Parts: sequence; structure tokens; C-alpha cells
Amino acid sequence: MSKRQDKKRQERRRSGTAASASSSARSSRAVRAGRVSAELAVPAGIRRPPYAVEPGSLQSALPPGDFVERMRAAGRAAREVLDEVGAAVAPGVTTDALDRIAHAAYLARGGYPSTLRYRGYPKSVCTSVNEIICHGIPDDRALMAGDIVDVDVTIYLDGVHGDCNATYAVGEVSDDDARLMSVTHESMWRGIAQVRGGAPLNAIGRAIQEHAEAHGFGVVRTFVGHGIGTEFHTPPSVPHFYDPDADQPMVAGSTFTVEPMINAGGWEVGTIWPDGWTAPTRDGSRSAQYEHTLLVTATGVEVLTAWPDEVERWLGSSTSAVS
Ligand code: EYF
Ligand code: CO
Ligand code: CO
Repeated sequence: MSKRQDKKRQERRRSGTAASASSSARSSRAVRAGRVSAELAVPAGIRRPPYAVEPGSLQSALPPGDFVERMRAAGRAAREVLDEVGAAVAPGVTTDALDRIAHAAYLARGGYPSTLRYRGYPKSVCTSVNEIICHGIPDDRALMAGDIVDVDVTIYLDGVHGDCNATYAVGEVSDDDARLMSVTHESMWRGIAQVRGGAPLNAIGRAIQEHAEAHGFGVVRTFVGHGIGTEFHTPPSVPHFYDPDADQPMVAGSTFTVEPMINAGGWEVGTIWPDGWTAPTRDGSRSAQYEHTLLVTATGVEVLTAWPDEVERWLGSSTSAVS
């Protein structure tokens, strides 16, 4: 995305276009944009990524010598923040309140909220409700029982980024939504189980797509996993569907995310909201997502944003998580 596009987005946001984002295509039950609060402050002592200081600057320093240790620490911190925000999800809570909880949790760990000012994005987390696939902006809409909400957390800590997300049920949800969430979660882990130095990258998407489509769901193609480290987004792109061209071998020591977005209906993304960020499903069906940051090893994978019991449950004891 160009700097000009970033600037246009910011102008649209400032002019309040986002607050009138309803369209005839969206039903009365559809999620609508609410009011977005002012940017939250980050104390001077917190180390910022380059784009937070100089808009448009994405370049970072070379990976630090103790890169893997730092990635482990950032992954663990990201997961702690996600768990703290997830515990606050309840009917009546606004997504803006979730953003404030996350913001305070990043700062408490000495970290910077990676999304804040990233390509002009205005908040410290993404909160994507119901038919929103990703990049929903926290606002004053209160969550309602029966909603599902994805919270996407990224922390910049000690010069590196850690990125994870999860979809939460708000109160009691329908059986269909519970199944969408559990199949999406399983699909992510089936993809992660393919990770090993030397294995083709597209084995990840093949496993995810096979599981999701066997349950009649659509796998989003537009948004993909990404390399991550001293920069928020780097190569490789990690498709969550089978892409025959993405057959390069995974490199031991590299770090990337797997973050499948699975729709209850078709895989297509609809029109991005006037805020320039919020990505809904084209058919209005609900969408779920889960994400982990991974370190590729010669024999498998270290899941930098998962707790050991999760790794044991989904991958067995041959691979490892944050300790
Ligand atoms: C249409 C952005 C948003 N990009 C990626 C910028 O990796 C992420 N989550 O796991 C991730 C989070 C954010 C993000 C938050 C803002 N952006 C760029 C291009 C298009 C777009 O939305
Ligand atoms: Co994320
Ligand atoms: Co990501």
C-alpha cells in the first residue's frame, strides 16, 4: 500500500466518513461503524517502531543478535495481552474498552502497540465483529450476546513484533457460530502442524483449506499470514489456501504467522468500509480467525504465542511453545 493511500485513509477517518458507513447491502443486524475515540498516548520511555516516529517509514534495524530470544519474549507478551483482553469480552463491553485494556497491557510490559500508526491505523488492536473478517477498528459499539469478536494483538517489544489473535464468543452463541469458531481453530493448528524446515510453504494452506472446506466453510484468500520480526510484515506471504506457486521450502530459524480467516459462507471479501480498513465478508456470513507467531525449526515448529498445554494438545510433545 502506498503512502498516498495511507494518507487518504487518515483523511477519510478524520472527516468522519467512517461513522456513516451503513450501506443498503448490509441488513439491520449487520455491524455498523460507531464513533472512534482519540489516539491513546504512549509514554516517552517506550521504544517505538520506525513508522510511529516517521509515518511511512517501515524499515527497521538488522535483526538483533539474540533475535530468537527476543521473539520468544515478544510472543509471550503478545499472548498475555490477548488473554487479558479476551477475559474482558462480555455483552455490553465496547470494542473501544477492549482497545484501552490492550493498550494498558502493552505499556505495562514495556511494549508498543504495533498496530498504532501502522500505515495510519488508529488503534492498539483490531476488533472484528461477526461478518467482519479483519482490521475492524475499535469504537463505541457495545458487544451483544450472540456476537463473535476477533481480537488481534501485536506488540513491539525490544525491537521485534509478536502477533496473535483469537475469536471469542460474546455470551452464548449459536451452534453454527460455535462450529465456525472450532473448525477455524482446528484448521489453524492443522496448518501449523505442517511447519518444519525444508517442507513446502504451501503445505500449510493445503491442510487449512482441506479441513475448512470439508465443513462447508470458505477460506479467505485476500489476507494471508506474513513474515514477522524486526518489521511487522515481511516476506514470505503465507496463504491459507493451497497455492501451487507458494512451494518454497520453509527456512529453519525464520519466523512467520499463520492466521486463517474462515467464513461460514463464501470466501470472498466484500467492499472495504469507508474507513479504509474494515473488511467484511461479501455475502454477510460470519467469519472467524485465529493466529500464532511461529519459529521454524529443523524438526518442526516453536509456537511463540501458544501456551505449552495448547501445543501438547494440538501437536503432541515433539514441538515446543513459550516456556
Ligand atoms: C484493508 C493494513 C490493513 N495489517 C495486518 C494494516 O497481521 C496483521 N494481523 O495479524 C495485521 C494487522 C493490521 C494490519 C492492522 C492494520 N493493518 C494494511 C493493508 C490493508 C489493511 O486492511
Ligand atoms: Co495479528
Ligand atoms: Co498478523
